[in-house]
Amino acid sequence: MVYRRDFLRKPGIAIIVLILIFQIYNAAAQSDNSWRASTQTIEKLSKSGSEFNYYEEKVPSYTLPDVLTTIDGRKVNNSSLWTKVRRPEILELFRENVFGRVPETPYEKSFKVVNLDKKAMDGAATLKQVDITITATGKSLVIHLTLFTPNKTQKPVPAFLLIDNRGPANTDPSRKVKSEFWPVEEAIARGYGMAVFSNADVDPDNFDDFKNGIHALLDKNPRPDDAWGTIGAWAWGASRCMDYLVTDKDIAGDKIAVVGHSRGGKTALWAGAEDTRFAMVVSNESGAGGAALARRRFGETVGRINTAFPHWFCSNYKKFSNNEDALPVDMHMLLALIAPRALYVDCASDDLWGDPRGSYLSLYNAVPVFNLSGTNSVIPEAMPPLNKQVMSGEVAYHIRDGVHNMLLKDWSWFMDFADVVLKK
Ligand code: GTR
Repeated sequence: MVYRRDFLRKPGIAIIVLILIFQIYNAAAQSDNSWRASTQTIEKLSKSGSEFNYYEEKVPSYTLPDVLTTIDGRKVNNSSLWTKVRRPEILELFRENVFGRVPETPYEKSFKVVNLDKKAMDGAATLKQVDITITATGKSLVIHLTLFTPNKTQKPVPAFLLIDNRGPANTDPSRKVKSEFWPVEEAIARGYGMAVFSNADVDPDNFDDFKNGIHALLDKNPRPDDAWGTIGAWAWGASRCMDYLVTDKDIAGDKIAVVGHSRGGKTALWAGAEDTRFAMVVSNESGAGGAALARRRFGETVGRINTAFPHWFCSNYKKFSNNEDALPVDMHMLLALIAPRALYVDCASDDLWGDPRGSYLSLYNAVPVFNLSGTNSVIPEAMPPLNKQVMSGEVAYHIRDGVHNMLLKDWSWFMDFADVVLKK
């Protein structure tokens, strides 16, 4: 002991010891290359929206509802109990409390190919533009579906259906204007069909007390507190596009992925939950009300989304504004509703508003449900490094560098996953 104290008292040796400790600490930090938000981004966002939390250490402690225990207390340890009891229970909880219910008003539906070009994209693809007309209560509404299928590949092909929330400039059927948001040329080259519709065709994205869009045709008044909101309507629109796609001989109807960005990502998840014909769901930076766990209250919160977008969810969801722990579900249960089909969740490193860690943890907590049906998905609790895709069984995740957007880089990873899960 005496010897050690004397030893450390010598200033030169003490400095060397300190440097060594620092180097060991640094090496340990570097070997753990799991993604962490940059301090600069946290500080910048905290300054611009000080009422929202971007600090991991300020996330409140929370307990997630158990995705694998039924309401009457049974442990779900096989896929039959999941499919027959627990999945329908969770679906109902989301209808009742979050996205709302589709009204039962009867409607008629018809498809009309209004444009066919077998030599689109310099002969690489066939273009079809299809009007999906919905008629009810003396009114009608048209969803304009655009579909490209590759000419060189053997048909029928797997396909992606994008719920476009960014406007037609991203989805130009003439391909004069190209956008990474919907990279048709790259998808066609990889043997995928690419379909898209605009969410605004189904319901314009503004709060008008549900007078326009599909609400004007199908809603019963007065609207109950669990009536569908705009996201529910968009998801329903994705299913009407699916109704057409399963009739198209160029498309493999059992290999269709629904894709959405941000509000479109929330919609893709709900579409996949409600409509099990979608073989794969891609949630791109869906954030609050999408993949991100509500109870973490990191970035956008339930309260904020209900105030800024009062039309997105059902009225009941407002009960959980600043009251997240009372929610009978959390978003890992929404992701679990996609099981045993394929699910891709991705985030962007600067998009802390959408809580990348909360989205990853949501997926991590949904994985046991994917494993009930025998496919073996294993993902670590720690997040992957930046720009490193994690793909296991029926689930995949990546966090891309940069801002809130959906880019070719993201799509390339979606297609790498689809190459495995849709082309088998
Ligand atoms: C934001 C909203 C997010 C997300 C995003 C988007 O304003 O707070 O929940 O949906 O819009 O759709 O781009």
